Amino acid sequence: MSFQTIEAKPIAGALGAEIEGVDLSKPLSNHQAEELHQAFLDHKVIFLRNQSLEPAQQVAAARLFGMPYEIPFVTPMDGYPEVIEITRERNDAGKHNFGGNWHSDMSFQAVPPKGSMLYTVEVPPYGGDTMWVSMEAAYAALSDGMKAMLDGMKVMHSGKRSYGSRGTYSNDSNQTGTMKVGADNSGDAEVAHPLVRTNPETGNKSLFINQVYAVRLADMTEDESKPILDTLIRHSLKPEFSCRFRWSPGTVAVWDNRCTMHYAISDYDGQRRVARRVTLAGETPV
Ligand SMILES: O=C(O)CCC(=O)C(=O)O
Ligand SMILES: [Fe+2]
Repeated sequence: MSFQTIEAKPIAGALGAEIEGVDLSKPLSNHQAEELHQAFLDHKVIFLRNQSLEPAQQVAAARLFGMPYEIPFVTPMDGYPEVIEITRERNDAGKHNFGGNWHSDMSFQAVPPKGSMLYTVEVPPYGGDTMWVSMEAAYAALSDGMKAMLDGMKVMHSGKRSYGSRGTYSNDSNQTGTMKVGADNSGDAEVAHPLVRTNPETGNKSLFINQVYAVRLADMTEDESKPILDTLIRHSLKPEFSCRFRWSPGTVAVWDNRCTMHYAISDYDGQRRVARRVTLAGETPV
């Protein structure tokens, strides 16, 4: 799709585009706002470089894509309940990397987020890239037989591996210097979502599973589910379904959590990286 008020330059075949011609610190015309939202739907993750946003401006810019909301477990920035600061300090080597496994943000919520907006404040001179995969491309590439088998299946999602009573963040040594991430038994809860989900804004189907929160198939044990979920995840991680983004400071990324997974690469020990995320409310998956 081509646009009149913005330019979208794809960075890979399956998903991801850099957007030019937008200053998110200023109000956009209705036409430009519509085109920007359409670019987000078309490309699933969009990137806008050379932005300069205070936290309040970032929340305002996030409203172009959805409704910012306060997420559980991660302590927000002082005075900005919808903004979390994702910080990795020089001396955080060996500590858990926030977002460092294939996931869709907060998919364990009954109403998981539509999307997320990340704004980079400080990035290392090399390393610290983020990757995304299109779960729509992954679904489309399955055989008709596999699609028929998966149709109607449900998956249990839970925050327990991260935020549960025995999750990653229940261990204090996994806290980074400035990020405060909670864990308690409320994180152990499970919720059922359809394995194949239809994006209400595009009508397109995608696999809705991920390595962190999709813990088992409904009505099956984790052991029984593991070979099936692992096979689908391995299929989804085909490089052809992915993109990888090299950040510069002042870059805004907005991604669709309904049809993608992402992974924050931890390859910059000894360097500092700071980004701020606003999470956008979604709808019950169907
Ligand atoms: O730091 C990143 O690049 C992404 C971290 C992450 O998973 C997120 O912000 O949702
Ligand atoms: Fe994430």
